[in-house]
Amino acid sequence: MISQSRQHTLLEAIGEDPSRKVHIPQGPSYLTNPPGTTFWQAVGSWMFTLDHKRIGVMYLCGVMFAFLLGGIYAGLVRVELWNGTPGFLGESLQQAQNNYNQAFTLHGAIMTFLFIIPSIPAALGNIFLPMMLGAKDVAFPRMNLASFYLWCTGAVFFVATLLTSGLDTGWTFYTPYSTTTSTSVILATLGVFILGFSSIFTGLNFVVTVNTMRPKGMTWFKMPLFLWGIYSTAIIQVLATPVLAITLVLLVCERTLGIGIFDPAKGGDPVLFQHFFWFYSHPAVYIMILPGMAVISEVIPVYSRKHIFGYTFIAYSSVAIALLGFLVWGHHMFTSTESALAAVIFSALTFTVSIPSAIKVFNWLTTMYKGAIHFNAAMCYALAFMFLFTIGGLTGLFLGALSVDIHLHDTYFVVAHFHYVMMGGTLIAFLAGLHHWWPKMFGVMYNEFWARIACLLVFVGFNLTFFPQFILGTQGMPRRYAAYKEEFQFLHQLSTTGYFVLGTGLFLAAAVLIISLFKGKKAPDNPWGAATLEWKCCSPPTHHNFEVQPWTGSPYVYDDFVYDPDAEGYVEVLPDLQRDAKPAEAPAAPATT
Ligand code: HEM
Ligand SMILES: [Cu+2]
Repeated sequence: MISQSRQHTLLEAIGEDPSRKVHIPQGPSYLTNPPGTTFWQAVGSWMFTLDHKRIGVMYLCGVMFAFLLGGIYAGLVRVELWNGTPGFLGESLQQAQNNYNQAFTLHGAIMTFLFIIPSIPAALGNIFLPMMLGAKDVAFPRMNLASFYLWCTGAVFFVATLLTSGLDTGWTFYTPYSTTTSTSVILATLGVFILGFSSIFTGLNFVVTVNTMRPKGMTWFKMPLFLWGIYSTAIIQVLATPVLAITLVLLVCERTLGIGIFDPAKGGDPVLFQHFFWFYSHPAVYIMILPGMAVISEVIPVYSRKHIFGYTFIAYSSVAIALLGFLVWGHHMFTSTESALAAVIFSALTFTVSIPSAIKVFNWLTTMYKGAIHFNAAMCYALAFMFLFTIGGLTGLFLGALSVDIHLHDTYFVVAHFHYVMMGGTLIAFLAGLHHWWPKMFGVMYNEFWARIACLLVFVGFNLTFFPQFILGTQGMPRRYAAYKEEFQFLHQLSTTGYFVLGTGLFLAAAVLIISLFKGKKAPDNPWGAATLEWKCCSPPTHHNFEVQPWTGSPYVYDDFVYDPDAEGYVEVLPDLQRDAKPAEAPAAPATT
């Protein structure tokens, strides 16, 4: 923590001699075009841009649109479940059940493949990964743009699915139902196939960028933890996604050519599909959560004004999660004819994967301990993340325990578990990152007060929606049913009410951010006093981010940043003064590893 007196000394120092402030060169924003650009030239300059920040912004718009669409389908599910009897989605039980199957499938598939997987890496990662490396762009800018257009193509397939006969298999496409239903399975699987390539392109790009473009002085263990998280994610993206792609091709072959690989009548096995699917999809849940953890590892130290605790443990735990995540897929098949020995082994391995997750949570907590915590909106989201992710992770252990899962499998308990990790975890971390980096991305400040109110509504609404589902699950309410017994009604109604509170919170958060684009005060270069390199270029950055290679200090030492009332933000004190203040400090070592 930085002492008050040190802040005074630094402030006085730059007051006497303003040239001691580190000067950040200002330039034209990456969001704008040179004067005289026509409308169509401007459109073209975005569509064919190779600037990682513009691609990130386009991804951001895309994933937000997908989130809205997925959110509408969630609403259909929740409103149907207000009553135990069919009504909203169809008069008869049969009709309601058919429409309900479509609603939850499209909700799940859109949220998973179009929103959560690309959200943090492709939107925030694209914008900030190169900047955190002090670089001008990613290693392969053209591939980056291609990945965005693949995402768009995948999205078009999904929209085509919606416009044709929809999809009712669940986001997991389990056989034998997916090989027999008359809905648009082929369109949707092709969409997921294409989205998979988009994800692989992003991952590959990030692996190469981190390996080859770290600046002088930034060794692996001086990298911001965001980069460790995104790097581990990228490895899973590159290794696991091809398995999904092949599985989906097999599914399409099964439907069109009847090859029989998943059909017992022809010597195949439907459970084989589950193994293939979860061999990708369990690692994929870490594609979803690791970037969330990566954001939180940046946000917590900045707003606690303290060096991150246990840097190496957090860094290695990301890698451990990425590797262990490949070994536990069998916990999704405890109840589908898995051998008892396999089940016991998968259960035990599932427990090991929670260790690195817990390591992170303890380190974040210890970072906050005795810190000077600033409850900015981004920090409020980070705290919400810690609370919700912990509940999500711990309930994963209930499910990982073999005997307990026999009862809880396919109940609302599972639904609650994965929403606590995916929504309470990844989405909330995404919001934390969005608020943390918004001033840098768009060069404007939003209204802190209303942003915090939105965060509170999201938190309350989220718990109201999903906590009752844990109880429903333990009482035996199965998932994927449009109707239920009267005894479940009260808890379902709490949950549906929560959906509307949550929705209000999310709309408010979006409104606060969007209004800031038009009415927000101009953002200073470093509003929060963060030490990572993206804050060493102007807000918003120029096309090439940095005029000169920025000086690479520790990403988590805040001592040399002082709040300057003139700039309404933090300024870094010149390195030569730093050397005066800390004569013993060695110069940064060149990157060797
Ligand atoms: C702390 C570590 C975790 C453990 C021990 C764990 C454990 C489990 C287990 C055993 C199941 C299977 C339950 C069943 O079907 O009966 C499950 C389901 C699920 N988990 Fe986790 N989990 C963890 C973290 C996560 C994370 C981080 C995510 C996503 C970000 C996630 C997403 C899911 C999803 C989507 C399902 C349900 C899939 C479906 O059937 O539709 N889990 N989890
Ligand atoms: Cu799993």
